[in-house]
Amino acid sequence: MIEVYAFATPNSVKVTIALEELDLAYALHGINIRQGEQGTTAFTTLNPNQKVPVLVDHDARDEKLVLTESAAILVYLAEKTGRLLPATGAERARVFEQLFFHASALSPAFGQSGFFQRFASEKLPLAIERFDKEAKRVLHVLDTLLAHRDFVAGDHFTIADIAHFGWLWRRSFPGLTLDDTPHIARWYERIAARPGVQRGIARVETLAAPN
Ligand SMILES: N[C@@H](CCC(=O)N[C@@H](CS)C(=O)NCC(=O)O)C(=O)O
Repeated sequence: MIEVYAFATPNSVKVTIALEELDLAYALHGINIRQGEQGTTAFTTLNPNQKVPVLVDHDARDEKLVLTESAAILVYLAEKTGRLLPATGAERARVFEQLFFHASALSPAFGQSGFFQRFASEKLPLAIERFDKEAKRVLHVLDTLLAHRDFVAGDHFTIADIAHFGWLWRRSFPGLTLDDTPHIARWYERIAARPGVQRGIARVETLAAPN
């Protein structure tokens, strides 16, 4: 049995999309991060970093597995099923290249840009400008890449597409559009049309209204 602790957030939706795409059953538990539920003792025991998503796999090979970090969860689920991640070679390396680019560049840029525009108690023009510029820069990096590829890591849909899709689904949080990135727009429509992706979004949307 798999349990997921999540909220209607960009990092959470990656996990429900992967589980739906991989046809894995799971129980979904809402952690309302707007009301501070990530700071409870029970949740901190699961994730000392106090962030969603968290995956608990009671059927892991050796023992119950509690796993945090959305990219690590995507890799775990792909390896558990042998799908959405090539087993070896350059194709596998390309997927990791995009997962690391996502986790180190796109995700933090989008997250910080949204935070300084919407949630910061003080308006800090330097921070707003810095992260807005960086978010737009990485968006254009991805657009250039998708001019030559059907999917972010090559010719096939992989967990790297799921990772990028999670934050692009919530692009309104950092105030971004796809108007100037036609290759991402084409890719986004294609990914959003997948039934597994739609089911994954529908599951997290039951947890709370978007920001
Ligand atoms: N690197 C982490 C980031 C997780 C993350 O930032 N989660 C956000 C929601 S998308 C969260 O739980 N925020 C609550 C907080 O920061 O207090 C991942 O990819 O899973």
